[in-house]
Amino acid sequence: MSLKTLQDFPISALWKPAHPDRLQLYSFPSANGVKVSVALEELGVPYEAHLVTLEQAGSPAFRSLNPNGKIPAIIDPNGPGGEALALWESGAILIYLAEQYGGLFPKSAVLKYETVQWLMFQMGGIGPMFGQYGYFSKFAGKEVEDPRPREHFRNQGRRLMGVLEARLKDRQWIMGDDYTIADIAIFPWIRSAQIRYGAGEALGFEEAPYTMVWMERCIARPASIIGLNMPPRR
Ligand SMILES: N[C@@H](CCC(=O)N[C@@H](CS)C(=O)NCC(=O)O)C(=O)O
Repeated sequence: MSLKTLQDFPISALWKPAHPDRLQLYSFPSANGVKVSVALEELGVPYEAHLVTLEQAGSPAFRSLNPNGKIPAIIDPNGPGGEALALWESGAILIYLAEQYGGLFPKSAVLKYETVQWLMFQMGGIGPMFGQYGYFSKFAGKEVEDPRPREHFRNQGRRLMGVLEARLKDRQWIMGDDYTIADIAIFPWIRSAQIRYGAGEALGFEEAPYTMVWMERCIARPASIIGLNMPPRR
């Protein structure tokens, strides 16, 4: 059986690669999308970024790559064993990139699993809770008169901020001296909650000074400056 290549994925005929030898990123510069571009910039992996709007993400064409109809997704033509690998879910992509391209994980196996734990804290906690709070406070859900969903997600968001603040009180990065995929998963969500949802006050950012300083430290990294705007909005 022959190895899969980029051309075997129908998506490559729709979002055509100019550089088929490079990793293909299908994304939008949202909190989940920029995790991958920031990681690719940190690791120095050559990649080609295709802009997929959130509407396009739900289309049948895009669902041929990600049946869940969301960005980000990648196809790495140089995947394990030289075979093209398609992947979606930003947490899975971050783990893959760190392992395949050798970086953004601490050296010790124990600390590697601890990094994955904080990555999952974002994927299962901060992302969904902040996202739902944004929905009920700023987007379509703000018309809902019942205050309970808004209060519930705000309280959960504030609680998670407390957990993060305690972790960052005496650390430069989530994993101490090592800048990892845990930082890259979490900081775009704090940034989005502040600038996109205007939810800093509601989510207790004023009571989280260590988290705010850490976020600025993450944003100021050269890889973040590029990755946070990748792919550029049209
Ligand atoms: N758990 C997924 C979430 C991805 C996600 O929610 N992506 C949003 C953009 S940040 C999206 O594509 N939304 C389009 C839609 O829901 O229609 C991941 O981390 O990759």
